[in-house]
Amino acid sequence: MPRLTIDGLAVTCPDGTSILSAADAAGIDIPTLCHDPRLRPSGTCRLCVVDVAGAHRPAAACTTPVTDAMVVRTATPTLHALRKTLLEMLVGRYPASAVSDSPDLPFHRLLADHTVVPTGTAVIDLIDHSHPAIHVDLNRCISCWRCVRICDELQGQFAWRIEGRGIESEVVPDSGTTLAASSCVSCGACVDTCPTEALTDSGSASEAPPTDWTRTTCPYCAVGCEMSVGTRDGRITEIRPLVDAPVNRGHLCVKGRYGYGFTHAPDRITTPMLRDTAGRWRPVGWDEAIEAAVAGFRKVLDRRGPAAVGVLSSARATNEENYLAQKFARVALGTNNIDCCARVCHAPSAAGLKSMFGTGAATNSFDDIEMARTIMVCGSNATEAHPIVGARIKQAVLRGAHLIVIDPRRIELAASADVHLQPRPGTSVAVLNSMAAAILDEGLVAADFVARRVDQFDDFGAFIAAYLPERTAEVTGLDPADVRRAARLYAQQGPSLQFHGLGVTEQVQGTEAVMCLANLALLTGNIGKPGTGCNPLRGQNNVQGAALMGCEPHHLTGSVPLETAKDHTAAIWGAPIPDATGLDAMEMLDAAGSGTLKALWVIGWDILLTQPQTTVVRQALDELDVLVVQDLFLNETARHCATVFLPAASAFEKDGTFMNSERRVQRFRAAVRPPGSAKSDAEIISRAAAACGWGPAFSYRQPADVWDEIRRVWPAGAGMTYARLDHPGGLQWPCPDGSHPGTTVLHVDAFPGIGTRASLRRVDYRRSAEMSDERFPFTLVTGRQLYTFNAGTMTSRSATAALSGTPVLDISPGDATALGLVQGETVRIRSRHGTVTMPCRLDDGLPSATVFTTFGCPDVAVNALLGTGRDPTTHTPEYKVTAVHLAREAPADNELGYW
Ligand SMILES: Nc1nc2c(c(=O)[nH]1)N[C@H]1C(S)=C(S)[C@@H](COP(=O)(O)OP(=O)(O)OC[C@H]3O[C@@H](n4cnc5c(=O)[nH]c(N)nc54)[C@H](O)[C@@H]3O)O[C@H]1N2
Ligand SMILES: Nc1nc2c(c(=O)[nH]1)N[C@H]1C(S)=C(S)[C@@H](COP(=O)(O)OP(=O)(O)OC[C@H]3O[C@@H](n4cnc5c(=O)[nH]c(N)nc54)[C@H](O)[C@@H]3O)O[C@H]1N2
Ligand code: SF4
Ligand code: SF4
Ligand SMILES: [Mo]
Repeated sequence: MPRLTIDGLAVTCPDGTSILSAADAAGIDIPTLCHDPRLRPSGTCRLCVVDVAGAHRPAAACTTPVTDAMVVRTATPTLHALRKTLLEMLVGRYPASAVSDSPDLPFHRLLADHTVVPTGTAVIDLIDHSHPAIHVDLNRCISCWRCVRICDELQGQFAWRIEGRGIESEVVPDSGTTLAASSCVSCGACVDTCPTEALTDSGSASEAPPTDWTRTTCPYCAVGCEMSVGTRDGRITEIRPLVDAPVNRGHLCVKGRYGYGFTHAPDRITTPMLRDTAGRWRPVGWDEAIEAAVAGFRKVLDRRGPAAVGVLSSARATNEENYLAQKFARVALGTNNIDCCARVCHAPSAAGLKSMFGTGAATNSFDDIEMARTIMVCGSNATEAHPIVGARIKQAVLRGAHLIVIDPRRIELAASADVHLQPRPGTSVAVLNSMAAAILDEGLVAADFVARRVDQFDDFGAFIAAYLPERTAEVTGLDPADVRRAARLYAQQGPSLQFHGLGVTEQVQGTEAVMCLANLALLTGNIGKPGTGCNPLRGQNNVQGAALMGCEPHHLTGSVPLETAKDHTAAIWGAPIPDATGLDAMEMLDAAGSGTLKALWVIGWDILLTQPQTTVVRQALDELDVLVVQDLFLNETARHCATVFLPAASAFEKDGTFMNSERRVQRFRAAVRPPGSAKSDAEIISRAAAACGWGPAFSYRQPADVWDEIRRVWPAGAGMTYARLDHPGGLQWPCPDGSHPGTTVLHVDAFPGIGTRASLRRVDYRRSAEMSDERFPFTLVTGRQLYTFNAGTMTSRSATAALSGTPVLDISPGDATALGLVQGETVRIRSRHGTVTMPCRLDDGLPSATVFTTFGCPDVAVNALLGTGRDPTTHTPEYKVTAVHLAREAPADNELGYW
């Protein structure tokens, strides 16, 4: 390790460290403008010049590595004069008003320290107001190019470019015109790095700077980015990414960065409400609301018993709250009718991975992205649904990793892929089997690994030959040569990492398709090692946690079967746990429809809007005697069907923990107080339990007390105390004791509960009942877009709303022409189950006969189109495949909407 002297101070640091980093570590501040720890050093601004003894000229500290015995001086009169000259050049056109407006900006202080006074005047042409979230004022640009570099090096969007040369050069959006017209995805990274306020958040421009900052975790998706929430006068005024967060490393996506406005939305419900017989809502106090809810449940329990009541818990709420929700269902209501949103989402991933490998969760971590030589993304639109993971994948590809994308649509990642397979929707088992068949056919099996860790190889070999790519082409629609190329990359260019999404799971063969993915990992030895594995990209911030905490009818905390964990858990609870088999969410709604379930408590889940078969769900909910909705807003379920509404605190208003997609438990911390009398879900559930006579079993002083009980019932989480979780990145389970560092890679030596060897599974492809036919010749795929999140209650009330647009049906230009449709024209979409209308948008990335739309806009009940298909193992609905008929809608009778 080199030892050097900086300003007389002895410093030792690792080889390859720059002088700038060495000085920083020693607490010596060297001025710089173009440096950002998230970026490769560029040496553009030259402000970090230092004297190195023996060198002829000053050196740029950011690009000069330290050497042994180096003697560095950072602050001599000559360097000061040099920096002053550089600063004078940078501010040639810089507006004087900028400095007087915000004298405390570090850049402005630097100018003052060097007695540099800008005298420019702002030119209106250099201001771009076009983007809803980002304000551009290039009068203040000092050509450090940090925006350009961060957009390239962190986000991978390349939305800024440098035009012109030397002193004349300037940054321009890739549109050549405005930022709004560019390929920008509004991640805010360029704003975050800009040292001069040339780029600022439009939202925070009108606000005074925050007075407090709170470290927390993003409330949206299961990537689990850590963020710093800026507040002033009890309101959130801005959000910044955290550089020390292992998941997002100083980056956020548009939802994390700009999706907080909902917190202070004027239509947040801030007091409990009861609905009278005329259907009008009446605000009431908490005691009355809880008593009404509990009385309603008690009446149903007395008359029909615990099979007639149920609880649906929220994958948006904390681990502690979900743990309490299932304890409430089991103890206070005496029912195992408890479930969460994982049911409609990644339950097949949990079931498939558990049956193959013994643990129903991602085998590896996001850090494996940078260790993999090949990444395979199957049925996951990561750049829109998990943008930080998407960005990390794009960067890995830029550094040389191979990428395989399997998706019927040409999603953004397809542009970076070595191979893009565009199968017919609903044929995953045939596609993945054909890759396995090609691997065997071409002798690409990892023989050593299979010999040590894999069973059933011979039987599998005999079975899989029927799925050779040439034989499945008719079903999958894929060119066999492309399938073979993908198989070769995955098998030969390891370590190979898989990510999969709902394109795999929300299918009638969801669980089985996950098993087929696991087969590929086993055949090629891509499991139990860094840079490999089978990794579902989970959905909501805490969907992994909600299910793991026990919000599933057949599992208690830790995903342990009810029978196995019952006695242990009941002993800790000091309360009995019912034996009767519980219903899952799909079965509860079926039971409501058939009149056997009469009371439902729904926490943070807009079932009416997001479950399939809207009309059927509506009828079922109308049959209930009691429907309690506990939410931030009067969502569609509450608006149309609830009898009691309980206002919940949002994730920015409470403490607790979340579990991301890679089994990482991180802290959530309140940044503001809940509005009005809204309460945390934990508090509401505890009050309800007390009203049911179970007060002592639910008397916790704080979320940490609940967590400590969770650690007692769940051995794999026992080592994760709040004190340990307080560190950046929290911990990844299994973490069985207080000195365990957590687990990044599963199955290194063995498969839990299975042994050292896992078995290949022979899965046959089955055709979905929703495959297109002559009457319904198109396949409708539903899924996500970047700017709206699921039911949209939060994104539609934040700065993100202005970016999202209204729902459209994406259709290939050829199909549009055949139907006589032009861009923007209204199309009538009819399935075997319902009809809706919406404008169309031409998308040349879609194959013929496949159309796509999003869901979650209350004005267009897309889910009324969906069918009854379910994965038989988990009952996860077939959201991804619906046969539809399309017709151009005459403008006169165009009705948008459904309700
Ligand atoms: N911006 C945003 N982010 C989100 C969400 C959101 O609503 N908005 N929701 C969150 C939630 S709850 C979840 S679960 C995740 C979901 O994240 P993803 O799983 O990425 O979500 P989807 O867009 O529903 O589906 C992914 C892809 O599956 C493809 N697909 C459809 N059928 C098939 C098929 O048969 N085979 C293959 N290989 N692919 C197919 C679709 O074309 C689509 O691109 O996102 C989370 N993140
Ligand atoms: N057509 C189609 N439909 C789909 C899908 C699809 O791909 N296609 N995907 C399905 C999938 S994967 C999912 S996960 C579901 C998602 O469907 P939902 O779970 O309904 O959607 P979310 O928007 O995540 O949030 C649900 C509710 O939680 C509330 N909420 C947020 N935070 C909190 C909190 O802290 N406490 C409480 N009490 N409430 C809170 C929000 O206001 C919102 O009303 O949609 C499913 N529906
Ligand atoms: S907001 Fe993000 S995507 Fe848009 S220009 Fe800035 S860095 Fe690039
Ligand atoms: S990637 Fe997910 S967790 Fe990260 S900022 Fe975006 S929505 Fe939040
Ligand atoms: Mo989801």
